[in-house]
Amino acid sequence: MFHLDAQPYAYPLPGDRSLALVIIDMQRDFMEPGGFGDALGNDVSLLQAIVPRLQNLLDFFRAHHLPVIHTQECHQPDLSDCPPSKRDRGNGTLKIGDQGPMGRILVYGEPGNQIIPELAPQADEQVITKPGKGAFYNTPLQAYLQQAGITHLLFTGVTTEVCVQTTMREANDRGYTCLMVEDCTESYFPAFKQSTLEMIRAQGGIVGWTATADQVQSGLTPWLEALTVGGAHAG
Ligand code: C5J
Repeated sequence: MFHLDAQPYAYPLPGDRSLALVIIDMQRDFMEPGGFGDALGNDVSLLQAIVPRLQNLLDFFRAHHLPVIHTQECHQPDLSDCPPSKRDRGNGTLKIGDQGPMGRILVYGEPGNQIIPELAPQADEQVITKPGKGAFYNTPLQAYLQQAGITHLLFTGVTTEVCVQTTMREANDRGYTCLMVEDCTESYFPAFKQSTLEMIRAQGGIVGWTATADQVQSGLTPWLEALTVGGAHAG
């Protein structure tokens, strides 16, 4: 069995190509001035640092024909899938559904809802739109994973302690073998990111594993070579 270097101990890789990269909510609403993150008073520039590393990891997955899943947090234009408790939260300058400089905040199809161009999904990649923080709530994500036979998930994106961690916990409870890529996730609050990573790997990896993007790529390379030699499908 192949493993990759990780914390709190080596992350076990599957015996076939049933491993996917999950990129959570890398959308303009959270990444750029004028979006939802900004309206809540956050310094959105803090999130930019992960973009080149995440782009690099995405390129690696694409080059090896491994599955990639993107998510977008958004609501229907009539906000029928946005509970008032969510819309009213936060005392932001703009609420969900309000008109902002990038269109209506967190509404499907608006310019602010687009994934940033550096990470734009390709036609063969899954894009899951989600009304909640977790990507399993009220979405076809689990059905897709089951149909595709995916058992191992590597989590990236924003923000670490909100949508990324929530989705990873949902996945962990559903039996997926989960790892968060430390330098491909970011928070508006560096201390929250650090705490999240520590929480995940505490108690013997109670929610899963963490590793850097370099550790991930170094670990996946021999695994992919072995699968190719062993005749596993090329994807
Ligand atoms: C937030 C997210 N922070 N994608 N959403 O509201 O983490």
